Amino acid sequence: MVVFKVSRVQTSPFDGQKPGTSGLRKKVKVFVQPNYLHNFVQATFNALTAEKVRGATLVVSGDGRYFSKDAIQIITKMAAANGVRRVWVGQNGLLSTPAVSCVIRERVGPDGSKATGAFILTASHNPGGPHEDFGIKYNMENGGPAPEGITDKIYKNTTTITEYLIAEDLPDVDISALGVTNFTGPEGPFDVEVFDSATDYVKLMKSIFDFESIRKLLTSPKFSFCYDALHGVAGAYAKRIFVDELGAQENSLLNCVPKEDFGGGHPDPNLTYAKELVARMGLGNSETQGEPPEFGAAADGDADRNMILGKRFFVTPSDSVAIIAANAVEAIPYFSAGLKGVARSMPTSAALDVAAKHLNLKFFEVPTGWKFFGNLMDAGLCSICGEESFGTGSDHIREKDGIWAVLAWLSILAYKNKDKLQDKLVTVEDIVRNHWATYGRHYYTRYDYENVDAGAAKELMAYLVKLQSSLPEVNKIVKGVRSDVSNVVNADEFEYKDPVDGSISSHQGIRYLFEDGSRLIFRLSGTGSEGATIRLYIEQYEKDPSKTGRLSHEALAPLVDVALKLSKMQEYTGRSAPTVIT
Ligand code: VG1
Ligand code: CO
Repeated sequence: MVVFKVSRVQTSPFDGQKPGTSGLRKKVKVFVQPNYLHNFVQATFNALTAEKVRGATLVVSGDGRYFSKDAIQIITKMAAANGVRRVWVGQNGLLSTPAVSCVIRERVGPDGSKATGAFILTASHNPGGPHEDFGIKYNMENGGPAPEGITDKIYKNTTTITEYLIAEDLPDVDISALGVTNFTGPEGPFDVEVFDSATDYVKLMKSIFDFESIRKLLTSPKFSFCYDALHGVAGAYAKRIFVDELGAQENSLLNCVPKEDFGGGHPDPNLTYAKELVARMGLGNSETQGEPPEFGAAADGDADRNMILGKRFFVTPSDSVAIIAANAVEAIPYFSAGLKGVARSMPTSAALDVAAKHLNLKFFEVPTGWKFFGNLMDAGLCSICGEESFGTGSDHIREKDGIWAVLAWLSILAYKNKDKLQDKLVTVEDIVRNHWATYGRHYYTRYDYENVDAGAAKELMAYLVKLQSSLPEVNKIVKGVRSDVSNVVNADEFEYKDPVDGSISSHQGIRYLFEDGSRLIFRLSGTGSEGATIRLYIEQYEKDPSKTGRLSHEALAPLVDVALKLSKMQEYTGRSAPTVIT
C-alpha cells in the first residue's frame, strides 16, 4: 500500500477569486497558473468546519470540460493532505450537477459512508477547451450550492492565503476504471472510489416518475422525440434513461458524446446555441428535413438546464415551470400527495405566481441563483421551482435538473394522452395554449449584452438606480418613448430576506414595475469570466384569452423600445443589438 506525505506549500493570494452566481468561473489560462486552483480549494477547506473535512467523504467530478482531469487529481491530493477520508469520483470524472446533488444525498458507499460535500468542476453553459472557461464550486451536505455565508468566507480566505496542503507523492488515480484505490497517509487510510456516473441518478428518477407510462408514450408511433446534450455531460445519462429505460430510438439523441470542448460549441440550451435541435424541430430560419418530432429538449454543459420544445414551438422556461407546477400532482407520482409550495427567481416571469394563486400554494420569489431555493426546500416550504434561464427543478435534490424537467414534461404528455394515444395527440403546444387560456399569458424575453466593458456596465446600472429616485421623471421618459405603455408605479433594487434563516441579500437586480403588471429588470451576470454581461428581462401579462396568441416579439415591442431608451443602452454600451435574445 502506498504511504503518502503531506507537504505545506507557500503561496500568495490571487485577485478576483470571488465565487459568482454559481461558483468561480475563469478562463482555463487563468486556472492553470501555478497555485491558482490550489488556493481556491484550500480556501474552501478552510471555510468549512473541521468535521466537514477531516474524516469526510467528498465527491469530486463535473461536466468533463478541459482541465477537469488534471483538477480532479490536484483536488484529490489536497483532500488527502487535509485529512479527508475518501474521495468519490464519477467514472472519467463525469457527474452532472444534478447527479452530484443526488450522490451527496442518496449514495451510500460499500462501507456505509455518505458524502458531506462536493467540488463540482464546471462552468456550466460557458464554452470549454484550452481557450475557454473552467469553473469550480462547492456543494454542501444537503446537496445544494454553498450559501453566501460560506462563499463569502471562501473569498475572504483567498485574499489572505499563505499556504496549502497537498500530498504531492500520491500517485494519480486511474479515473477511467471503476473501483476503489487505497492509500495510507500520516493520519491513516485514504481511499479514492471511482463509481458509475449514472446509477444513483437513474434510480432516483425511477422513484419519482412513472417510467412505464413514459415508455408507452415514447414507443408509441404517434409520438417522436429528440434530445440534444450539446456534447455536455447529459450525454452520460441520456442513453441510459431515454433509450435503455424508456425505449426511445437511439437516433433521437443528438450530440450525446461528452467532449472536453463541447465540440467547439456553446453548451447553452437556447434558440441561439442549440442550432441543430432548433432546426430539427422546425424552428428558426433553417430548412427542416422532413416532419419535425413532437418533442425536443436540450441540456447545458453540466446538465442542470433544459430547453423544452414542441413541434415548431418554443416553451419559455418561465411558462415551463408554471405548467409543470400546475400539472405535477396529477402527472408525477412523486408529487401525488400535493405540493408544499413553489418558488421562482426574481427575473422569472410571474406565470408561476398566477398558477400558485389558482392552486392555493405557498409562493416565494428569490434572487437569481439556485442556492436560494435550498433553504426553502430544506424547511419543507417548496416542492417545485424554476428560473427564466432554462433552470427547473424540485426538492428531490438541491440543484436544478435538466433531465428531470424533460421527464416532467414527458410525464405531463403521457398523462394528457393517457388512453388516447390512438386518437389525435395532445401536443406540447396544446398544453401551453391551454395553460394560457386558463391563467393568461406572460409574454417574456431576455436580452443579453455579453462581454461589455465592465466600467460602462456599472455606469449604466448606477444611472438606472439614480433614475429610480424620481418616478415622474421615469414616466416622462417612458411616455416620451411610447404613450401606449402603462405607468411605472414602483422602481427599486431587489433585496431578499431569507424567510428561513433571516439572511439578507441586497442589490439583486434593478426593477421597474408597471401598473398593468409589466416589468423591466436589469441585472449584471455573475457567471461570466471576462468583462460584464448585462441582462435585460422584459415581461408583459395578458389576461384576455383572445390576445394570448400573438407573436411574442410583436407583443413586447413597445416595452423593448422603452427599456432600451430608458437605460440608454446604446449610449452606455456602444451596442445597437444584444448578443443573445431568448
Ligand atoms: C445565470 C442565470 C441564473 C443561473 C446561473 C447558473 O446567472 O441567470 O439564473 O442560476 O446562470 O446557471 P447570471 O448571474 O449569469 O445571470 V448554470 O446552468 O450556468 O450553473
Ligand atoms: Co448549468
